[in-house]
Amino acid sequence: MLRLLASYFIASLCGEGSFEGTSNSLRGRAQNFLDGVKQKVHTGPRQIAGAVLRRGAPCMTRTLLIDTDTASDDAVALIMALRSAEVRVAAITVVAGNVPVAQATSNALFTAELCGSDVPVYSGAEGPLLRKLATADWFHGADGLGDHGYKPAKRRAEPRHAVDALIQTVRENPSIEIVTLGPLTNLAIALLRDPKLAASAKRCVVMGGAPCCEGNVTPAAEFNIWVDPEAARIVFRSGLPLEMVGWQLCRGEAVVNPQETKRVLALKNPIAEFAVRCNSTAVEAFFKQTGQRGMSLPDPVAMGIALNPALCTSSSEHYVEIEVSSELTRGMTVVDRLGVAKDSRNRDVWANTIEHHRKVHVCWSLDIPKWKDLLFSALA
Ligand SMILES: [Ca+2]
Repeated sequence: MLRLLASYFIASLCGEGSFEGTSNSLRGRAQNFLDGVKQKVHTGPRQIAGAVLRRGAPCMTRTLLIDTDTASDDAVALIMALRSAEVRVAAITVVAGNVPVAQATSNALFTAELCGSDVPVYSGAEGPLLRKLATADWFHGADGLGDHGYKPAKRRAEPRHAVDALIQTVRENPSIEIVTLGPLTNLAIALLRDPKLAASAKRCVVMGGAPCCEGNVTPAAEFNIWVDPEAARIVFRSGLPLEMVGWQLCRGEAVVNPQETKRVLALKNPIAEFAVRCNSTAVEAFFKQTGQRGMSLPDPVAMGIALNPALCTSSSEHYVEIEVSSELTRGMTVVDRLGVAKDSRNRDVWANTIEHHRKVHVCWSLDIPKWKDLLFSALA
């Protein structure tokens, strides 16, 4: 019964009204997923744009698509990408997460306008695939930007749905790099509708997960994965060349401390001022949560690694599964770091993953000084 309801929900979400085309195939894919039918996915060799970067070759041809639940740290990440001379942002697709999707879309448009960018912004999924949306206004403020009363941008979102735009943009840009900064709902729906997208993207950098430590929304899970774990499971099983940038990377020395925040404000320009001010609620919430003072910026860490893969100083590839059943560990990113999934005691649980799904590139450490240089130069 639950599966039938879930299938109906996804089918109605994806196939009627707001999306172009439909749907029998999507219904089939969703049902296959929910029924655990084994599906062959692309497992070819990865190509990392960073290899080009590290050789110092020109990289003006790099194209990004950013999927975001735009709140305060997303806004800073968007600034980094929109002001980068090394990439072209082909589209910003917006998803519900930190705030409802209408607010997140408004925030993305505001940030793009502040950067003088005319990048198309598309509004997308209004909530998770199967669950009720849980926002993070307790962290980012009711408007996601610290509740300072920013006026809406003059520009409106494009009329097309974000999922349609995502599919078309990836199809038209075969070497595109996708960066996800929010729950994976839009991307999961796109992959259900067109599984071949997974083989088209050059890489997909995911801000999400807590691969080695505690979560920020439950003891086990990071917010983006926890909000829509079913979507995350679809994406992690899709065959996309995923690079997972977990929440732990934006803590400790990576936090922009009060002295560094003063340095940013001393730049005395509207973008730097906005980047600090829109994070005011987040700074207080982070202090309450962790006892550490300063701006913790998970999305800008992921964007930094997207822009310059060399900022990820250690990484390895593993099978990763997403917990979708347990109330205790919902949204947990379970990483087979020691390669024990193939052991006889685990094989029954992991067999489908091992036989049919692709390993995930998990980033374990960040070049913090160079990341901060990149961040501060984007705000200058
Ligand atoms: Ca985000």
